Amino acid sequence: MMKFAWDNYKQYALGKNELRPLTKNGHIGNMFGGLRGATVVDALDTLYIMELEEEFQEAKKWVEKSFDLNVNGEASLFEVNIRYIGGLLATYYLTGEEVFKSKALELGEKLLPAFNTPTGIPRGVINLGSGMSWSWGWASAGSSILAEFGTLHLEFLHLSELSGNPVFAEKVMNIRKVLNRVEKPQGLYPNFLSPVTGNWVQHHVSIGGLGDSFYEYLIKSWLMSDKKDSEAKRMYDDALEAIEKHLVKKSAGGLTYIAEWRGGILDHKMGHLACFSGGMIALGAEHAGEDRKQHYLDLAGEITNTCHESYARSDTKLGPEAFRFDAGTEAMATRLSERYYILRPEVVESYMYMWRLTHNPKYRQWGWEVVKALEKHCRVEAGFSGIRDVYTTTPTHDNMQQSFFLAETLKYLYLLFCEDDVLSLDDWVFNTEAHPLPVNHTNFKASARW
Ligand code: DMJ
Repeated sequence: MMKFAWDNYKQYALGKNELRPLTKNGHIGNMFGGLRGATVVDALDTLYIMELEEEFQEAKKWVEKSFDLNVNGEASLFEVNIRYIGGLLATYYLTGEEVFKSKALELGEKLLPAFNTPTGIPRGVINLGSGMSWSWGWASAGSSILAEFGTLHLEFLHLSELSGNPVFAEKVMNIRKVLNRVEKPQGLYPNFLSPVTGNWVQHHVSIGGLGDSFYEYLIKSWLMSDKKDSEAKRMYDDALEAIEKHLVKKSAGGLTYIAEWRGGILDHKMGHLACFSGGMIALGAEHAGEDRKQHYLDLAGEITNTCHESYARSDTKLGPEAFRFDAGTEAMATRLSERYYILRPEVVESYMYMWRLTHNPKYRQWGWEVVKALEKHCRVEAGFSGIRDVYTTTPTHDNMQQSFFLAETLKYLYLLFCEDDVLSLDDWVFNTEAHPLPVNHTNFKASARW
């Protein structure tokens, strides 16, 4: 599947950001500020891990010869960090090849002006040429987004470590300081924060879109520090406790889900994005006190089961973008606009963690169901495509092979069927785009081992 996805991208869209598999051309989009080759950089480490040697060399050659960082355009700080910096760093650590390190550091420098705000909380959009930055037009009152400024920590610590320049680490440690200072309603972290005042702008809380990877990076910061960053662990433990108290619910049919919170009112909906949380909670459970460990493993299993149900209840056996628990609905989309599936990874991500941490064979069976469904409904003549409606077996394709399909979905599926020592969870943490970064064992050296 990876070879098919890559070969078609290479044939029809090499150097563009993503492949349009129906029209057989490339897509550039407006998230990466003039940067190109998002699929190349996102796919590098997956090709390497899967030992697709020839394809990896093709991707590496593109990075060496054609990856131009002197661009001028509006980029998402978050997306550039998780896909490009994450992809380059991971590939550097896996291969030890300098080109990936130097590109990551050069690009990292270009992101720094986004932090020039009164609080040091970065704005979401940056012009990679001029360094001008601003907030998303859709974010209320010029706010910055929790999942965006809260998902820089892992990569920025590595940028400091590799460059010897503390500035990257200082920027993200300052974000943490601001977050520790601000009052949290019921212990929860709302999704919108003003980079000017450092106060919350709106009380919307979600473990799905806008909030998700902030929580993920707390527990992973602790793990990546070889369990030394106890502040991150405390923040994660406290946040999870508040989430469990206020947002975790059980449906009439017995399915556990995580609702969203709008100023104290619950919205009984879970986005596909929120399905990463089964894996996160399982990963954290390993390191909870003996009394909490089984509790969190059970919670993680229940959430992963609910996400599996959202797949199992569809005609394609792929899950919708969001599913609800109200008016007699259980784990199904109720709105036409939420029925699509864009090759997202979060559900297989949780299967991978649950498999590694419990070895219950059902997670491999569920992963295999996804493989079959992708082959049946998303594979088209020239690549894989998202679909517009998971509830029909004659779905319309959206003509987009997302770069995260190669970075995450296929990587997590592969790891689900590998031995546990391939990218062992003891030695690596995955950034939110599934790019593996090494745990900071004092004796760790960049090398071709995993
Ligand atoms: C990915 O780019 C990352 O996983 C991100 O954290 C959230 N969404 C997409 C995939 O769905």
